[in-house]
Amino acid sequence: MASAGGEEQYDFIWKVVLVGDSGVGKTNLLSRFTRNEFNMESKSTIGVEFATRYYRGAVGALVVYDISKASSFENLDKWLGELSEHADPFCCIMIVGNKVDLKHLRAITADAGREAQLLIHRNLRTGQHKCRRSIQQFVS
Ligand SMILES: Nc1nc2c(ncn2[C@@H]2O[C@H](COP(=O)(O)OP(=O)(O)O)[C@@H](O)[C@H]2O)c(=O)[nH]1
Ligand SMILES: [Mg+2]
Repeated sequence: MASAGGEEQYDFIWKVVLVGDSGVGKTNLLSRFTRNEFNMESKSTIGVEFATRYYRGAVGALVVYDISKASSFENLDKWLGELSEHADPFCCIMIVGNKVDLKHLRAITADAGREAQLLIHRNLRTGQHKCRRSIQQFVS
C-alpha cells in the first residue's frame, strides 16, 4: 500500500463477503472492523436478496450466526448452500459465532460452532456437505 496524491493506492484488494441471517450482526462487524464503531440501535438488514454476482471474485466469506439464536445457526445450512452454488470453489469460508457478550442467552455451544468450522476446513466440498449434516443434527 502506498499513498500518492492524497489518495490511498493498493497493490492488492481482496473481496470478502459477509453472509448470514438478518440481525446476526454483519453490518456491525463491518463497521467495527472499518471504523471501530458499534451501534446498538442499528436496523437489521432485511430482505436483501443478493444477486449471485455479489459472490463472484470473493476470496473469503464470513458466514455469521448469532450464538443466542438457534435459527441463525440452523440457517448456516442455507448460507453454505448459497456459497457452494455461487462462490468460487477456493473461497475461504469462516464461520463466525457473533454476540458472544450475550453469554446468558447462549443457545449454540462454542463446540457446535467449532465443529462446523472444522468440518468445512478439512475438505471444502465434502466438508461442506458434512457440515450441513452436522448442523442439522445439532438442531434436530
Ligand atoms: N449484544 C450484541 N448485539 C449485537 C452484536 N452485534 C450486533 N448486535 C445488534 O444486533 C442487531 C443487528 O445488528 P446488524 O449489524 O444490523 O445485523 P445485520 O442484519 O446482520 O447486518 C443490532 O441491534 C445490533 O446492535 C453483538 O456482538 N452483541
Ligand atoms: Mg446489515
